[in-house]
Amino acid sequence: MNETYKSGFVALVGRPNVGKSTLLNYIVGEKIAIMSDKPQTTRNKIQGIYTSETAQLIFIDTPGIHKPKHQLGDFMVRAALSTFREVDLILFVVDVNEPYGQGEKFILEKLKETNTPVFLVLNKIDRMHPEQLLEKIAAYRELYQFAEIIPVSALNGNNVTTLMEQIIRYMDEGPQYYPADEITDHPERFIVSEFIREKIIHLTEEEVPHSIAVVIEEMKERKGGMVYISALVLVERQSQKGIIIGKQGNMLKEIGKRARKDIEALLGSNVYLDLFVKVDKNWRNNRRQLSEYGYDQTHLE
Ligand SMILES: Nc1nc2c(ncn2[C@@H]2O[C@H](COP(=O)(O)OP(=O)(O)OP(=O)(O)O)[C@@H](O)[C@H]2O)c(=O)[nH]1
Ligand SMILES: [Mg+2]
Repeated sequence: MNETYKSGFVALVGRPNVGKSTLLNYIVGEKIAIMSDKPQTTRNKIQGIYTSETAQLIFIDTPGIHKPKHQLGDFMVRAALSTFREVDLILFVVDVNEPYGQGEKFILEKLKETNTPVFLVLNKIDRMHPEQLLEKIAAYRELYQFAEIIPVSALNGNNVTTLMEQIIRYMDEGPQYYPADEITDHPERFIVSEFIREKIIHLTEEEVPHSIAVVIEEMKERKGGMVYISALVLVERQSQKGIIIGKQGNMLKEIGKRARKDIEALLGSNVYLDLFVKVDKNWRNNRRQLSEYGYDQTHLE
């Protein structure tokens, strides 16, 4: 009964595509971060909130750390690294099926510069033989003084309860920062734009997923509870605009149909979604455009 309430901030960091967003969604029990099998899906820090009777944890999902090739990439990596100092615990997520490489090495070097405790989360164990897993754990143990090493599967939730128990063990006494029914601090507009971006990532290939940004221009409730949303999809080239619109507008229709499903589940109401596509040649390298499209640099310094 007299148990103290605990709370704290937990960062999810790691290379692209290791399953950070999948894990966050599993923990908060609802989809708030978009996921795909293509690297560099997450672009902004996304906060997910887990609340129980005894603790509240605020998870910060970060963009995968990679070698930046443009200003957007640079922003993404800085956004990820800047969380190291802001949190009580870091979850370093790796894909247990991938060999230890330069990417992990770079992140470990950065982790060595902080005093924040680090858990190693070995993800995707559903695809690995248990014996191999033991070898992996032994190899990682040599590299760094991890506070804990915890194998999980973010996809099917295997061992996530253990991970949660261990995280709470490391938290100090603290207040409940957010109401119990809140699962993210991000405005709905942002999540809606992310759902649209996710469908484009899923449905297009090659350079298209990385060349787009989605801006919500209008979002309002109409009579009868229907929500009207107008969104602008920015691309870098005319050819990409053609791909996104598709033959007789079929691609754009499919993107809209799939995004609408997720948005309706999020908002709990019927949605009318209007999508427009516009070419903006150099948005990924233009600092002003980046902040206009929601990649805000100011809090990173
Ligand atoms: N088999 C398996 N696949 C997983 C697991 N967790 C995530 N995945 C898959 O891995 C891919 C990448 O997942 P994301 O959650 O988008 O990865 P991320 O680390 O957030 O990637 P970025 O945002 O690009 O840094 C998706 O196709 C997921 O379905 C897991 O435990 N097992
Ligand atoms: Mg992600």
